[in-house]
Amino acid sequence: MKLTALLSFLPLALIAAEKPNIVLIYADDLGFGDVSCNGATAVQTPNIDRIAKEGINFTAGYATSATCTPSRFSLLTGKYAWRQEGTGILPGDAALIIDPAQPTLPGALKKAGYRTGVVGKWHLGLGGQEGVNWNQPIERSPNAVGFDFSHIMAATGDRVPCVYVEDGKVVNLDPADPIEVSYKTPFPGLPTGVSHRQDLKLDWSHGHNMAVINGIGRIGYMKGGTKALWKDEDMADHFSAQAVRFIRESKDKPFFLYFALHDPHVPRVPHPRFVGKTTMGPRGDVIVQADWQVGEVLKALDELRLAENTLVVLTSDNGPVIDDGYKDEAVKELGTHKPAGPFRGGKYSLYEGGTRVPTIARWPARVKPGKTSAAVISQIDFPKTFAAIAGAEASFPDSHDLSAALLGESEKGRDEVIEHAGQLAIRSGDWKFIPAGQGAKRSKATDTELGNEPTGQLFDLSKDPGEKTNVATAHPEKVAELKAKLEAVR
Ligand code: NG6
Ligand code: CA
Repeated sequence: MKLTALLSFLPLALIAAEKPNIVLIYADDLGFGDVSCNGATAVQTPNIDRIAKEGINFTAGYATSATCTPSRFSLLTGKYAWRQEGTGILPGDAALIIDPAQPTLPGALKKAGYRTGVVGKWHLGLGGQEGVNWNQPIERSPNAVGFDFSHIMAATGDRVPCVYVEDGKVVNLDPADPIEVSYKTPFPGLPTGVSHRQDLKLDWSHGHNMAVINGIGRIGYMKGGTKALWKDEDMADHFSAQAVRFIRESKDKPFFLYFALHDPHVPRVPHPRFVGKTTMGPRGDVIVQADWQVGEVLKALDELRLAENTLVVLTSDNGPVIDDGYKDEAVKELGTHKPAGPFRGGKYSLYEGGTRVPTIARWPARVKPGKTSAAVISQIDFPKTFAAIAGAEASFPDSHDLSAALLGESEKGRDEVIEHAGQLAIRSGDWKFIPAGQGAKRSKATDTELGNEPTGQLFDLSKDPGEKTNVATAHPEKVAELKAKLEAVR
């Protein structure tokens, strides 16, 4: 019998035994309602919508935390960040917080024969406890925790150092102009966002008044490295070119690309060709820019004829925020747009808006197109799930194999999901419980409802997805049950 004839008798699963490529596109601060396939109308995201149309769109996909560093830590290690000290939002000169000896998602895939790469925002620290010397090769980089290739920014767009780092080396560094970074003291003689506020091209609203790089105030001070500095306007082009480069260079092997977009995080500085693409000012425009980057990846997969056997997952590290520290018109121009969709709160919040994020997957060889799924899935499960899909042997402390749910073969996801924003909350079935919290109810700076109340809050998400009515007093037995479940995970 000819091979092709034989193949036609085999179940799809076996044909796909050729390991799929995996592309994880991780937006930064993109809210559930920020994409047109989840109902946005003030911004159009045709490329993200295409993933949904050709794949599966989840209505209950969760980031592990409501801020970046802990979500990314959990995503790559399958271990809840809150189990480890020092996994909050990191400064740009922090040491690597993933122990190179601990199992990681890229490490597991690499062992299974994948070429692994990360492009974009890292924010998990670099170097050891002695601090990073930016003028030398950095040994503890993503390449120490399972990535064959890395082309990253160390922390965030609003934190120094504002340079790209490839495989542990600052790109375009002139040895005659070495880089110095400090999160404590300014460098004498250099402008700051306070001393030169009137010259800034983007003013700050809170924080972001230390070093001035590319006319924008940042968190932290830096000196030198002039030739290596990024230009915010070009960052989306820069990173998408690197993502496409990685895909091209890996096309003959199964590969895993973790493409961590900067958009729509602050500072929101779109390339001129995206300026004015929405009526929402820069925040809307950089969502269009994020979508364009997704399109660049999809186009490369099409051109290389890799799309059929590539699992593409698009999601976000935490929910949306409007004013995150720059006067970029996001509040003024928001209009009726609902960045968190139907959910309450946003980035930094224990309410659903903090962690319930766009979660969309496409794998033409395996996933039926055009599906919507209400299965509860969390990014904590990506390591085990991706490993299972790749046929990799791996175990992670908190990660479950949810491949059946991710691939749309089952509506059954997690029974419980843990949400984290300073403290923990739990969703079990359709019940959501937030324990009593002493913290502020609302962040004055970002105007976000944080989820803290002096007494416990219970919501029935099936009737009340917007968490408007606290039914804790009416259901003491549910409160006790969820409290106990939360304690058991802790
Ligand atoms: C906050 C920053 C905010 C953002 C956030 C991290 C100030 C006042 N605010 O501390 O702008 O950078 O950290 O965002 O500095 S995250 O998406 O990387 O978690
Ligand atoms: Ca983020």
